[in-house]
Amino acid sequence: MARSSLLLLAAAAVLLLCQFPHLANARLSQNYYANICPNVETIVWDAVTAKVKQTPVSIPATLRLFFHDCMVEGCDASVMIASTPNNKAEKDHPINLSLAGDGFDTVIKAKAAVDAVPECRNKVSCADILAIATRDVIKMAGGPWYDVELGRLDGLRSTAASVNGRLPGPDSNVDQLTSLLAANGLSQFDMVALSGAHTVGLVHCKLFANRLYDRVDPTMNPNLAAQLKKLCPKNVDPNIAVALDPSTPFKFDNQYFKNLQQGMGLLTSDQVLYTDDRSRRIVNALAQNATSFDKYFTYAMTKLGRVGVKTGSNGNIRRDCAVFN
Ligand code: HEM
Ligand SMILES: *[C@@H]1O[C@H](CO)[C@@H](O)[C@H](O)[C@H]1NC(C)=O
Ligand SMILES: CC(=O)N[C@H]1CO[C@H](CO)[C@@H](O)[C@@H]1O
Repeated sequence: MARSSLLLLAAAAVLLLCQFPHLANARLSQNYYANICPNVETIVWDAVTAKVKQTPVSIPATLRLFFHDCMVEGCDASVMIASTPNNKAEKDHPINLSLAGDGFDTVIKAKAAVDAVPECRNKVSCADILAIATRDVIKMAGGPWYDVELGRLDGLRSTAASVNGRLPGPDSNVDQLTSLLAANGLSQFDMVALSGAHTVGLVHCKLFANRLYDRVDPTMNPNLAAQLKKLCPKNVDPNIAVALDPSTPFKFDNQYFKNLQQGMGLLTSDQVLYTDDRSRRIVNALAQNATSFDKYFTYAMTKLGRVGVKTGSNGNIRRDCAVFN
């Protein structure tokens, strides 16, 4: 190839990376801490095990926290930052109101365990601890194991304003879900597979009440609707929440997709994956084959974990996950 066309190619690659920063992710690796803190994964596993034993809701809380972190400014623990009088942080955006405190606490406890080991102290990022803890809670709920990629730094910014328009909502349709995840380099297939995370965890009644009252959403299974009306009467306490997967609420499996086939998705954003025939084909494939769900879910989680990774001067290792150094 002529030198000029090589140069052109290089320039095109640089342009591409500037436009799609999530593609610049070559720096993560599975053995990143091998010479820095070789037992980091065991230390985190043990701390997360203890936390989950104490408060089992830490499982869904941690999993959802990772998703919200990665979708806004990348997987850089920016979601962990506490607001100060001068800065309203990501976690104080209204959509975060429902991020369960136990997800934050899981990371803080694991970080403390890592920092208690002298050679590891202040050497492992909060972003990586969240990524490891997320992989661990999936396994603890009976889900698949995967090798987690590491080497993220913690971000230097966290604002509530940055959350606007980045996260899907309970009433999103397939076009909205697809485009929000595509903004982070995730395909429609990835989006459907990742939604399988709703096989565990809770959802507040008010987020699907619009499907129960006035007119029952025709895409909702009538038996489920009747059951939910009992659990979530009109004007119910806004703190009441029910299982996202009514069939196997504590088990990480592909039941979520089987539920959708029965009209048993709780949120509009769940059930539309089956109503819309573009995503229905994917739902059916993942419902039919549990091995295939494990494979595509872990693949998509790995891809999610590469979003907006900070390296070099774009980040650092926070001493306290909730406060910038
Ligand atoms: C694709 C679009 C998605 C939408 C619209 C969505 C929306 C929601 C909503 C509205 C809730 C209930 C919040 C509440 O009532 O407190 C929720 C819960 C949850 N979401 Fe998602 N989510 C999506 C994708 C994901 C992904 C990709 C993951 C993880 C990989 C995830 C993990 C969870 C978990 C585990 C819970 C339960 C949290 C808990 O019990 O503390 N979600 N989601
Ligand atoms: C299920 O999916 C796995 C992995 O994608 C594949 O190897 C296997 O053949 C599938 N099984 C069936 C019964 O289709
Ligand atoms: C867990 C957490 O920090 N949630 C916050 C999310 O945002 C609201 C404000 O919109 C705060 O009140 C919550 O404390």
